[in-house]
Amino acid sequence: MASFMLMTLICVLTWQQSRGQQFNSSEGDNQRGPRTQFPLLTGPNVCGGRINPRCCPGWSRSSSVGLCIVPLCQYGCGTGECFSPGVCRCPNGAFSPSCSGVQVEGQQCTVICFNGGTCVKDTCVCKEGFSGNFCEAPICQEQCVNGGRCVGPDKCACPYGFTGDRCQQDYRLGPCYTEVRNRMCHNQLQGVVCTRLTCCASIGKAWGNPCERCPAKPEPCDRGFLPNFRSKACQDIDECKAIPKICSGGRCVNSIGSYRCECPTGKKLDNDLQKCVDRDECTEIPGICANGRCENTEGSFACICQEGYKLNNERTFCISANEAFCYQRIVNNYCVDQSPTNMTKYDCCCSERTPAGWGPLCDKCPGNGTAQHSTLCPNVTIPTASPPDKNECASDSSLCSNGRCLNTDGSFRCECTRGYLVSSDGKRCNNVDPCTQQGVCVNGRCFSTKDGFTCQCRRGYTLSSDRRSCIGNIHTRMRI
Ligand SMILES: [Ca+2]
Ligand SMILES: [Ca+2]
Repeated sequence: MASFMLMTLICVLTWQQSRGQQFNSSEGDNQRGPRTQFPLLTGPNVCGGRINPRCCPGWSRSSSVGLCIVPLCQYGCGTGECFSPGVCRCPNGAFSPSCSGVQVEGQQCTVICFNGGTCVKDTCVCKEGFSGNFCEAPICQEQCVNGGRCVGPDKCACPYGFTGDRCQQDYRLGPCYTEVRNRMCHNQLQGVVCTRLTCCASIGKAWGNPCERCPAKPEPCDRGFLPNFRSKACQDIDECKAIPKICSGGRCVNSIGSYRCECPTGKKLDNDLQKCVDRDECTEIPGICANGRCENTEGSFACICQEGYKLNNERTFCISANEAFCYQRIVNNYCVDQSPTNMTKYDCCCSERTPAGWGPLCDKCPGNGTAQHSTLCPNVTIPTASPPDKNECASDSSLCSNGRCLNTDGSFRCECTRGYLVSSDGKRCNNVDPCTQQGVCVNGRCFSTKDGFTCQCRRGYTLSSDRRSCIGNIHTRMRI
């Protein structure tokens, strides 16, 4: 169960990725991922999920083809044949639980009752959990979904890829797409397969092969959250852990209900791919490499200056290499208060010391805000990396009440004192709900009460003496 839950909550790198190949959405099927990892029992009548596939109750494997296609008849069919689980076809063509003359309890009259039903005045009185004229139909109070079949009282046999009491949990793995355009799925997360729930609840816009659009509002939790299988509470997805390679080239920072990618200087976030990709400084940053030529490089750029020019200290544009004296004042059109050394016109006129003139011809330094000043002193700003981590614990003392706040890189987390659990928004510690504890109300439904909890047992189960779980009745423990 633990492995299954882990698998449901994360996406995995496919075998294809390790070989450097892209998962091709136009070939294969969405079972490709698991098939490469687990030798699976497939075909009809397979139950037990991906981790532990086995034949559904009432079926066994054929020795010749290895599929679950051999029905089991618990009373034996004698001279007849076992036609379907628990049903013999007798030599006279009649269907019966047995053809061998074995007296089945309750079969006292002409009507044959299946599944332990009792014949009273040629009418079957069915045991709890079965219906039909011959008690042949098991009852599933909650309907099996996703193609599941009701094979016993409140028992669904799920097709491959689904599990849960009602086959409601979809654990098929498939490609995840971050964009839908013109009714087509685009931007597949390369080399990654996810469950539909994880893909659509985190960064996906579409999932699967053939691809299907994610619902506008994910169920049962909002985007960024996944249901806890035990408590059903919505919990934050740690996208940074759940989705391999997310924010590659940068740093992924999880947050409650979301996450963010922080990219280093020289890179920017590609929103579709959710990766840090090279920033083309040459086309994106105004004024870059003025008086020269800009060459974009991976993670950076380079200015190649025209003749007579050299790079400024920040290497973001080119300045005239001519050097001369710089003057603090101009008096009667004469430059006075000469600098001790030569310098470029840029270093003289663009400094904050507000000098007055430069050079042997006493060029007047342009005033701040003029076009000439902008030309002489380009203002080129290179976007820098994301700001450093902020300590949420120190800035908000209300965080993690009933526990301890721990600052993490880019976020924080609560460590709760005994008896408390982290709330779904990750900001508080709440009283532990007894229904979320392991082993509580097994085979039943748990309801929290003021004093603890009560169990409501599933059909065919009764409350144990300590009232903490439900025990199967004898007839439900018996295999068909
Ligand atoms: Ca998150
Ligand atoms: Ca670049």
